[in-house]
Amino acid sequence: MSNSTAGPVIGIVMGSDSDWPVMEAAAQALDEFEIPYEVDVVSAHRMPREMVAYGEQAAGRGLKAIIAGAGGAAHLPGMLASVTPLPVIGVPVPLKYLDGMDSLLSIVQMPAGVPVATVSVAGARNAGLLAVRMLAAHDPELLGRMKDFQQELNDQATEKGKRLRT
Ligand code: RP5
Repeated sequence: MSNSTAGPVIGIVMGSDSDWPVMEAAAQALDEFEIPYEVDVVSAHRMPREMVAYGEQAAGRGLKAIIAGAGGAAHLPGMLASVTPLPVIGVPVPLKYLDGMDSLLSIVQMPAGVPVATVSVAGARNAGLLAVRMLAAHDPELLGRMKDFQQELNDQATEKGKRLRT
């Protein structure tokens, strides 16, 4: 899946389609900035060979970063980070038990040398926005749009304060 006719530059992957209700917020953030992306299920445990192939081929296919979400024993972001030179953003997906703490700790506690930029539990929107910022660092036009977005957040917060004060 992609939101544009241009080739995808961000890969959104997850361990199961059951992660999509959490992960779709990343896609929505990319949509807001008109960033072309792809979405797929690439399970570290159920399809390890495909997962390695995805990570190994991602940069060559033109992706600039990977957003990887998984729940439980969430090895997908870390394993992808071990086979791709691209930045990997990990999204801990909360499951029925442990409130996502298991996913968070599985993703965030990477050994030195293999970084995963971990967002909050179910923080897929921030994962999408972080990916936009990574792209914007080399794209002045996109950087300008990110600044506008930040100004909007500022304006909204200011407006909320104003409403409380009156
Ligand atoms: C993980 O197992 C997936 O990322 C998902 O969060 C979890 C459960 O998967 P399903 O049993 O719903 O397919 O690998």
